[in-house]
Amino acid sequence: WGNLGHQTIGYFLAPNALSFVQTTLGSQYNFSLGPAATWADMVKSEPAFTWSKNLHFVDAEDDPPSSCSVEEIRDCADQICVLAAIANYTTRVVDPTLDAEQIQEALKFIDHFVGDIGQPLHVEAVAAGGNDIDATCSGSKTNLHAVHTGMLTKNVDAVHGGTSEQYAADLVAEIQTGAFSSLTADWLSCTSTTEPVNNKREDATPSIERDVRALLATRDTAMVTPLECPLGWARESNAFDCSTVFNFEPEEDPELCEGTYFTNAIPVIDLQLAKQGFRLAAWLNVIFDGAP
Ligand code: DCM
Ligand code: DCM
Ligand code: DCM
Ligand code: ZN
Repeated sequence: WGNLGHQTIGYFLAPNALSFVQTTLGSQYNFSLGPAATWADMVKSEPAFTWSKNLHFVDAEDDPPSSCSVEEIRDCADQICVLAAIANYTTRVVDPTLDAEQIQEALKFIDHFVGDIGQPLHVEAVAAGGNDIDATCSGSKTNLHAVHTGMLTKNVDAVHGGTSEQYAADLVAEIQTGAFSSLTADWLSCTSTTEPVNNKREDATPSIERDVRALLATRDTAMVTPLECPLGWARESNAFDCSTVFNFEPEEDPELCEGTYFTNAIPVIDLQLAKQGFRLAAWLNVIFDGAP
């Protein structure tokens, strides 16, 4: 959902993860994940990175708003989707055979895709993630996909000082001491709204740790996909396609950035961005510090 969304993720890093991030990104990205998160969207239109375009989403072949679901085999059979991309770049970010540029690319992709997978329309096939559905945002004719970036921008302007930095700080405060603080353990478990993907869940290890360890132990993404957490995250996002995103009267070009639709969407957008930022940090913390 545009630059604003991605720049809000990337707090809560443990010491080794933080150090890796700073060293890998360097001054070009102000040593931080926020500025680096937009790189993947910028390059996908360049010929050299056309291959990465379809890694930003998974086209869930479900039927919102009546039926929502994500299935790895059904929706990502060719492994060219955000689920497989997160696994691929997780192995690449610690691959000793890759050079510094490739490692930085892997980190920038993880940074970006853990955000994208939290966007309900990046986990939906209908109308190419809503891009082909006409809608209006604050009087401007656009599409349902862009409406979600428009709503986020409008809300950040209205109540977060209009900057991604302030918005991120406000979400972090919600996580640390506010309404989200009681949810973070659940966010790490990856299980809040999902069915078990495999039969490995007798132990109490948080799923993020189990996923990352399994992946890095085998260094073979094909062996361990579907990863439990990215699929669980995708299912959480996709569920919002049924509860809020596709929940409007199919009139011609409806105004969605005002009224009930907007009011219902904003808490979901805030939740998803806070959650995925927190999960991104946990993911990197397990890779580089051994625990979330
Ligand atoms: N985008 C935009 N204006 C919008 C919505 C999106 O310029 N109203 C751009 C910003 C992102 C890209 O499209 O770089 C992908 O958006 P998203 O991540 O929201 O799908
Ligand atoms: N690439 C990737 N993931 C892989 C293999 C390759 O993202 N598992 C990317 C990295 C390079 C491009 O594809 O930008 C070409 O890689 P190579 O030269 O290794 O084929
Ligand atoms: N997108 C999506 N699902 C699709 C196609 C596109 O989520 N099936 C996303 C990718 C971009 C945005 O929508 O962030 C705009 O797509 P495009 O640049 O292909 O118009
Ligand atoms: Zn993207």
